[in-house]
Amino acid sequence: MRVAALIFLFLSTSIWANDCLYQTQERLCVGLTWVEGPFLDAYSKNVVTFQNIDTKEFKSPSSPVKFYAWMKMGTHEHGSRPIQTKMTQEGVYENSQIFFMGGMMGTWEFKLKVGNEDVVLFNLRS
Ligand SMILES: [Cu+2]
Repeated sequence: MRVAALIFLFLSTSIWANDCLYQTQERLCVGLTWVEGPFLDAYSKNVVTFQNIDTKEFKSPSSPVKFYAWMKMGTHEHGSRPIQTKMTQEGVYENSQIFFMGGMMGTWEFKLKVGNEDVVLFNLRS
């Protein structure tokens, strides 16, 4: 019985850890859900959430957030079209018009910039 409880605890902890793509310096857990896509050569849409790691309460970071697509290709790197970001509620951001161009010799990154933190949240091979 005790072993079962421990296994359950371990499993639920790992599920929670998987949901947390990144933990900000403010102890906010970052989550990402694709609503449309991710596609190549068409607009994709996602929702990024920030939750207090302890209370699980949705909370926007104290610094402004910026989402952008970035690609590293051998000797150079480049961005893509600007992403439209809308805060739909405290700690919840809807990103649309995310454009990953296909047929390139590199991997697209979906990135978050918040304060001095610059994080890759997702990768997509083009
Ligand atoms: Cu490229």
